[in-house]
Amino acid sequence: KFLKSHTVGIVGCPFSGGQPRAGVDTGPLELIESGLVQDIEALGWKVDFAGADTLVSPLVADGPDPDIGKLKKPRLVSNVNKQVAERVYKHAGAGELTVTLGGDHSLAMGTVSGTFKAHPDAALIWIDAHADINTPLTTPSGNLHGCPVSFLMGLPGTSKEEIPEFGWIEPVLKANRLVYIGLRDIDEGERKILKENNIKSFTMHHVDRYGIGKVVDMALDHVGRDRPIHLSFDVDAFDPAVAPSTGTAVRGGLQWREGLCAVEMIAETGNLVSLDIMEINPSISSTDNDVKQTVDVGRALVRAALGETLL
Ligand code: B3U
Ligand code: MN
Ligand code: MN
Repeated sequence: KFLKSHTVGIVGCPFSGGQPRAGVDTGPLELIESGLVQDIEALGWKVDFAGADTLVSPLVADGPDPDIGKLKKPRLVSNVNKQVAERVYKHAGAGELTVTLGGDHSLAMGTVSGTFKAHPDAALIWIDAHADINTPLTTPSGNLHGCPVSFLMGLPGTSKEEIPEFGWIEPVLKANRLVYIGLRDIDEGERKILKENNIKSFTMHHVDRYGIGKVVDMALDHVGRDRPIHLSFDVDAFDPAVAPSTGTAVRGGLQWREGLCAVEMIAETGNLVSLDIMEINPSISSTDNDVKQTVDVGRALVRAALGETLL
């Protein structure tokens, strides 16, 4: 409905500057080398990807990068995301389905900006253990992967006047176009923001109580079933037994089929225009199989988004 061609545009973002653990920057290349492009082609989609050596770069700040308040590496994160926004917009504006491979979740500043520039009426579905809606004023850690949503909404503390370093980000996201699924680790300041802005949030409690099918139906009803969808998927939404190789695993997450079922239902609307697969960290593992299993989850999510299990 909202795509002009049966083409997937891939944006690879080997970036870890939004959080402290090394290794998450190797996620995109692991996904590509595992056969992701072939997976996509086997499902009958064309792939617009210039090759693994064209992952977004250079990933540098424009100069010295001292903290701004609590925020760590602010200019680096801003600079990288500005490039990511342009790359995503290039694909989304051409009517392709954009798939962005992270990298840490601060990258959603860029991906969502790029998608919404091409599709201003889009909705954002955020599947994550975390709400990632801290502001520069509420963040306890200063890690920007915990903050992207606040910038996209233009919450207090994120305006051009308050923090010109991020002035290129337009507040494109309205509270009623955002829905969360899978939350279970929310900071006090975030809880307040979610309540005050009436942001629809399905926590793991709701998944247990109603089942994933009902939760996704309620989520789609909330944002509206007739608009483009950007799905931002943090693999830490999964239970650590399913996706162990990630920086901030939290017990009690989605099972394999629950996560895939959610993505399948979103794909089934025919409205998905942009997908992020974030926070796969191949440097984190306690058994030999952890990395392969987590990369397999990422690949399966992409295939589910492209209709693998829909007849
Ligand atoms: N909410 C905390 C922790 C966190 C957010 N996202 C992840 N962890 N992955 C923070 O630092 O803002
Ligand atoms: Mn996240
Ligand atoms: Mn998370």
